Amino acid sequence: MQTLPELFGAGRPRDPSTAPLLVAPSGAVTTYAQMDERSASLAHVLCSVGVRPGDRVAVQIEKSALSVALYLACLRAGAVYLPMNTGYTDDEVAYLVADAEPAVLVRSPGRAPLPGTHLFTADAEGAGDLADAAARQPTAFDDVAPAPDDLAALLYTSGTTGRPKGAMLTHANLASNASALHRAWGFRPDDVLLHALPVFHAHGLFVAINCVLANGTSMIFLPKFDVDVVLEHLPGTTIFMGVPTFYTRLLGDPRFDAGTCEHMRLFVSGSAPLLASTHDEMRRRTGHAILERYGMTETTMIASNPLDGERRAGTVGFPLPDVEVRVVDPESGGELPQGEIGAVQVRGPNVFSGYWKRPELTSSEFTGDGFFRTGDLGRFDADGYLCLVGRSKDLVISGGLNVYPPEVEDVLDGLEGVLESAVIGLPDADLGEAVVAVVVPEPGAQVDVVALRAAARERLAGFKVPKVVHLVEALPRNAMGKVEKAKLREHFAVTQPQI
Ligand code: MLC
Ligand code: AMP
Repeated sequence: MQTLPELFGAGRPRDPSTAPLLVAPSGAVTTYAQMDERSASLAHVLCSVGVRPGDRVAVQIEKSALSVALYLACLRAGAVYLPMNTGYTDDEVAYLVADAEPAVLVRSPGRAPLPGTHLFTADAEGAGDLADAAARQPTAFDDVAPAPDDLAALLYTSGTTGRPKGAMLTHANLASNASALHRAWGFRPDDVLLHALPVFHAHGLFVAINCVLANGTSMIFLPKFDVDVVLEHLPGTTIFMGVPTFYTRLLGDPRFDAGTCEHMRLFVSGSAPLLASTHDEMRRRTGHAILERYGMTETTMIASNPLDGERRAGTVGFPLPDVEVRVVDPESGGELPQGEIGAVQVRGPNVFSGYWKRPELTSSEFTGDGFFRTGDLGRFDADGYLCLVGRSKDLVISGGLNVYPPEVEDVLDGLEGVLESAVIGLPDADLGEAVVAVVVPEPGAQVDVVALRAAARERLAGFKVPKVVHLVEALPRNAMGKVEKAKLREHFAVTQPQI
């Protein structure tokens, strides 16, 4: 499959006017035909304000039928879809908008416009001036036919530099990956996906939604993950996808058992490491072996445990078809023998075409022979299962959301009374890892950690704000002057927080 329209066309239900695509928790259904009409009207709106093929459309709205229609409208108009975390502050959005230069920005009502873009609003139900404008447009649209190498989406992801950069994903990247997952996970005509993930990341958007559209079936579309609501809808569904936190929260509820999972055929986990204990507890409670897979924004999905065959806890399975994965010596770059731990690199049709406006960074993240450096550390076990054992990049994954310590440190270091800071991830039963800050106050300064967190929250999305702040007199440094984060992780994992 070379483009998303080709992929979605192949799976299109025979009678789109009766086939449900989205079912809201209220029971309201959006059929494939209704989605066609809504996305057509939205594509007209985009064109009416001057969007041309290749232009970016930046979107920061709550999850609703409208967000799916807008994603499809962008594809139909040949625009590049740029979704943003709904938790981002105005400062964070302003940075992305300045970098991506979108022609259109869609935000929740009451949030700030930004120069150079046409602002539309849409609320949690999809109402707002975007929907109003769409209501005045025709319900059919002459789709722009994309080439495989045309950009379909620009997803921002931070790096070790701490400033987010846009990963350019082409139609070929997304179509090949969804097609591979669709096959690997054995999608069926009677599948119903329970969709509780956010739709501004690869997981909820490119894994979940693209697979459902490739299959021509429906999803129960929840606005967010909520244990009660998920438990209510699980019995009517067959597939569930989540980050590990979804599973630990479900397992924390005694109502979650084999009965609630009676019709389920597949539970998928990814975006962060799934503990073997969660895998085991899930098997014991529900009889299901979670299928863990591995991916990245830049590469979409890389590896997956098998649908048939052993789903091995603590591993992310085998590379997907056509995706090459190798483990190399981080120093020499030479491929390592099976069993040895090294840097994970990936090459294949799924791998993005580069970072937006960052050719130098792009070339440094690829090897001479075209493998992308993931920044993850891993090894292959004797049976060929890939095990991720850590990360060489300075990254915390909290509840499936990536937090880049340098970005948080920059903000903390700029706050009154702070001399310097180091941000680390510490094991957390709910979030997998929790963001923790170790702060050195300026000499004589009285730093109040509650006020410090509140000040950081003004600049950073809530998930990036340290859950715990430790005050110390100095940070441990090595001979090169580099902060020894491993020492901090070791020390603070066993001491009590000071707040
Ligand atoms: C929300 N908050 C978090 C958080 N999510 N804090 C730390 N870590 C998180 N993951 C903060 C909010 O900012 C808010 O703070 C407060 O917690 C309450 O918000 P909430 O929305 O009520 O939180 P909650 O419902 O508990 O959300 C947790 C969650 C959610 C785990 C359900 O984060 C989630 O859906 N995560 C999935 C992320 C995901 O899809 N990742 C895929 C990335 S793609 P305040 O200050 O505002 O009150 C990728 C590639 C791949 O990685 O391989 O898939
Ligand atoms: P992101 O930049 O948000 O796309 O996050 C990608 C990173 O998430 C990867 O580089 C991994 O570090 C991590 N990740 C994704 N899936 C898994 C998994 N199944 N196990 C461990 N880490 C994972």
